[in-house]
Amino acid sequence: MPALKIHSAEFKASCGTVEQFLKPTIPEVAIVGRSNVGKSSAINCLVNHKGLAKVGKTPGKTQTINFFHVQTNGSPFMLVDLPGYGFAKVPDRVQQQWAPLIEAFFQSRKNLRGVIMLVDSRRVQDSDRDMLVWVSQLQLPIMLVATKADKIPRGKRQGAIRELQEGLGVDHEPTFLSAYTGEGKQQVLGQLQDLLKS
Ligand SMILES: Nc1nc2c(ncn2[C@@H]2O[C@H](COP(=O)(O)OP(=O)(O)OP(=O)(O)O)[C@@H](O)[C@H]2O)c(=O)[nH]1
Ligand SMILES: [Mg+2]
Repeated sequence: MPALKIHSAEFKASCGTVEQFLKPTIPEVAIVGRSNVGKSSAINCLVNHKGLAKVGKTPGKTQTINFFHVQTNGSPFMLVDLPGYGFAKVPDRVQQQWAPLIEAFFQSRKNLRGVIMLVDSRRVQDSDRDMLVWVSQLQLPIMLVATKADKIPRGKRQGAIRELQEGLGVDHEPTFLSAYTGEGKQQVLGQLQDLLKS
């Protein structure tokens, strides 16, 4: 099978309530991660479309569930950008709206093929570990990606990998991705192709 190539991506919907969710018609992959970890930037990088998902200087930029329809050299799929978790400055009342929305999303998407979980390659927090535990119980494939790889020099990679594994309590190595340099993009696309096949 030829390597996955992304031809184009199109914004489809921004949903703040369950009623607004699109009908599941094609395979879907969701992106989760802490606020500001680089979810929206990762989407833009993977689909070669700067400015498609809105990127924020301050955490909490994405507050709704956003659906992006992606055309490939194979079948199309839906990439779903979720609001970030674990950002203290977002008022509790807003966080409390998110949790049920995200839960409802995972419970209702029958075409969901997997979850891309992003963690900051420089530091794992308790909220990441909690999220990973929560996502694991969904029984879906999880792809672990360490973002902002451009911040970790090559010489410090092994140490960073160990810290990430310890912090998350996992054995497998995350894939390092930089939305700025494109490092790791082909690997992530390769893993995405595997998720979509399953
Ligand atoms: N150095 C570096 N910075 C990055 C990278 N990816 C994203 N950033 C920066 O990190 C910040 C947050 O990026 P977003 O893509 O908005 O992160 P997000 O996870 O979507 O954030 P929320 O929507 O708030 O949950 C922005 O200032 C980005 O420019 C990267 O690969 N390297
Ligand atoms: Mg975002």
